[in-house]
Amino acid sequence: MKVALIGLPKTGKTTIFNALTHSEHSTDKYAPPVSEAYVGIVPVADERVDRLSALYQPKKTIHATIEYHDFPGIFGREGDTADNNLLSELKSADAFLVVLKGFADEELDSLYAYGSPLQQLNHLEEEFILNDLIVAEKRLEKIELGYKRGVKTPAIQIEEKAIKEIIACLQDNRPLRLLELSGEEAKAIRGFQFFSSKPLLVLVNSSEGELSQAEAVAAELNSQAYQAYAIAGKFEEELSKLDSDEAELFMADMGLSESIRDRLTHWSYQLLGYISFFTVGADEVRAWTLEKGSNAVTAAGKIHSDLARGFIRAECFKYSELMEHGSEKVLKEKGLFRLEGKEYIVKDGDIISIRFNV
Ligand SMILES: Nc1nc2c(ncn2[C@@H]2O[C@H](COP(=O)(O)OP(=O)(O)OP(=O)(O)O)[C@@H](O)[C@H]2O)c(=O)[nH]1
Ligand SMILES: [Mg+2]
Repeated sequence: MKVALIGLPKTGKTTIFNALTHSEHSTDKYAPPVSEAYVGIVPVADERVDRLSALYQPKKTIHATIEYHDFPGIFGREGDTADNNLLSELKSADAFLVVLKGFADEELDSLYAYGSPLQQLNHLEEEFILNDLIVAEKRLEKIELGYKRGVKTPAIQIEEKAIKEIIACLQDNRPLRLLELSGEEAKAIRGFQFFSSKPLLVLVNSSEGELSQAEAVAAELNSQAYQAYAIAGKFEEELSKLDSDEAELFMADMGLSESIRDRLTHWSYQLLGYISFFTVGADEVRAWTLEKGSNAVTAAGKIHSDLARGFIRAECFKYSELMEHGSEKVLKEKGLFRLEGKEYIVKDGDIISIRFNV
């Protein structure tokens, strides 16, 4: 899973990224924007993996991971355009983690016209919509030009229909994440990776003392169908530098029961509707991330494309039943060891072994 931290300049993205990834990148208020995104890979804490590892004693234990990409501020001032390489890297993210400036800072406020957190979010949405509209209109022109030259395949007609719906949605000032396309239309335009189609996780970044105001803002955004949370970025960055006992004391003071890493992991899985399944054995115990509702072949493809291509069946049992009965042998005796076909919808906590033939 790839999550991009974005927002207007100096809203605290790198501060939060440092807290998440335990890194120490500069958060100088006066530094110009960096030219490349910072990348950090964070393991997904899951005690099920640890318990499976204790049971199977594998040579390797591999947790799922989330890749965070911390981008420099974008769309900060009228007419600012971000670098094209950065924009295309941004488009490859599965979700955007939008950081809004909820803390007070007169110097920054005089440099950038932030407005309220809600105004910042609206500004970003406008920029997403504008950028997407340019791409969609260009594509429509190309399709129409193709028609004049006699290129009119059924596939292009599906794409044309999708692009027209997209343009209408954007002209209506609505982000594409609110547009429902048919399965084949969605497939036809997937390659464009429109900004406004990305799922958004919104963080209202404030100082510890201002957290209750930030919470009120987050609640307001939640009522507008955003998934938003209040966060004290600088405080979290300081916490991440402490050893865990010390950090726990400070967290308890703030009423936090989990690290920012773990909170963001839950929020991202929830936002994207992801689940985890596991593979186990003497060599490796491993967690995999999958979109909820995916079938066994899709799950197989996560492990290796050969497994999807040559899929025969999935041997499958539940983590909870394994823990209850203690071994695969007992599960087999009790008939809890299942054989599933291609169309089986994988559930969170399934332990899977793919039989395949290529
Ligand atoms: N008071 C307060 N200041 C913060 C908070 N988070 C970040 N800052 C300050 O805001 C300034 C910018 O922080 P960064 O984390 O570098 O912001 P950024 O969004 O990564 O900046 P760019 O990448 O340049 O857009 C620094 O001076 C931080 O100390 C916060 O929660 N409270
Ligand atoms: Mg930064």
